[in-house]
Amino acid sequence: MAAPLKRRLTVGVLTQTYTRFFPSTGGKSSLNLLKSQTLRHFSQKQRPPPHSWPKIRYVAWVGGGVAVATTAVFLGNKVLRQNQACTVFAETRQERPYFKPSREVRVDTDTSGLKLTLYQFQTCPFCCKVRAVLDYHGFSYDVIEVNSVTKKQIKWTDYPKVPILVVETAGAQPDLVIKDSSVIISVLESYLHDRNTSLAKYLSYYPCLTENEGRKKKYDFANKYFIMFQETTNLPTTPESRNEERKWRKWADEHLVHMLSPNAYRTVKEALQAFHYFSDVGQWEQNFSFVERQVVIYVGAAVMYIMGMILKAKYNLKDDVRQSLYDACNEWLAAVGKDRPFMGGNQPNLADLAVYGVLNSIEGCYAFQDALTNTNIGPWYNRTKKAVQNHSGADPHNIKSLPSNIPKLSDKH
Ligand SMILES: N[C@@H](CCC(=O)N[C@@H](CS)C(=O)NCC(=O)O)C(=O)O
Repeated sequence: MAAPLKRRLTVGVLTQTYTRFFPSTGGKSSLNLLKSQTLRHFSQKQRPPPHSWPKIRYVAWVGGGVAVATTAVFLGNKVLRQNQACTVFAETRQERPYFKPSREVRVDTDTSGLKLTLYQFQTCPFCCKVRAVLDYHGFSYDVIEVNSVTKKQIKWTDYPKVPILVVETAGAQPDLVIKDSSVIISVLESYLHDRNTSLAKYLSYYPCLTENEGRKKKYDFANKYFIMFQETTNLPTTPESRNEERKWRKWADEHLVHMLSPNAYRTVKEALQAFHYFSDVGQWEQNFSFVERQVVIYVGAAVMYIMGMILKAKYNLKDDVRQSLYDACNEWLAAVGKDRPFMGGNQPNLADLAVYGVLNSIEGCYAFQDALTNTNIGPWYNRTKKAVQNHSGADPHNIKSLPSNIPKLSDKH
């Protein structure tokens, strides 16, 4: 691995781990911070008289003991640790039962040689983001629609969320299982830039981290917004544009996405309309029984209507939640500016595709129609949609000839 890449990885892992543990120290070690605050405190005050030293020492020992014990409990419960189950990036095909794909996307110009299967919910914003990138680059892939109640299609993995992308590799090699939308996107993008490094190698640059929250486990992935370039020369983008792209990809995941539920499920009527729309585009009629479908639609709409209200409070949306959605659309449009069709310039970059994907998940809902009417998001959205549907990112990546070490579909079995 090139030295700058190693450095970036280390810094990325450390920074992520660090800021989780010590979010309020502004990047300073809490030990150093404590030290500097204590020193400042003592230097500003007069030295205490000699007879108070034993007392201070006693207090320091007790205080230190309490601090160590508290830290141990804190770390025991909250430590972000490499979890073997979640870092397993290759799981055997036997462990993954066959499910008939609900949809097979085939693109004639796809010469990637990769057999991709996306486990998803059709209208999950994170899944929409992944599909936007797959379609933009012109990949062929199978879609397995996961039952959002039983999740039986993803029971073979410990990871409880979608999207999951499985890449089938040649022969007896285990399949590659890529979890988390941003990791999927970053791995594929890194690979498209330089196919001489394997997908498995790229995947190893995004270690999975888990955090115990009571009985629940929270997952995160280091470096997930970074594209891993294997060299530092001849990069297709500037450091500034890469920075901007990462910033807005994160914004799509951490801000824009929180506008969705309170807006899509704003009223009971809108929640029901949204679920009927999800049923249509997710082809639930084909994938789930009548009873399953009715349960998901009516129970789902009721639950999500309540969730929408909870999330509105949690993420501090305005009283009129539409206003928060419009603000987010306008914030994005201001960031793109008037001088370029996309944030990526003449072609969408990953930030364009992320924002598009997130909004695309509510395209058939009243909320999105209102955003089209009340903001100027329409022209940018339609431009991006066209680029995605036309597989505009397929050229020149996917027509490059493949290096010989890349398994081809025909190599399988
Ligand atoms: N950070 C993840 C988030 C994925 C996520 O939250 N997916 C939701 C659907 S939109 C999910 O699977 N929820 C099921 C659950 O949490 O049990 C990603 O980017 O892929």
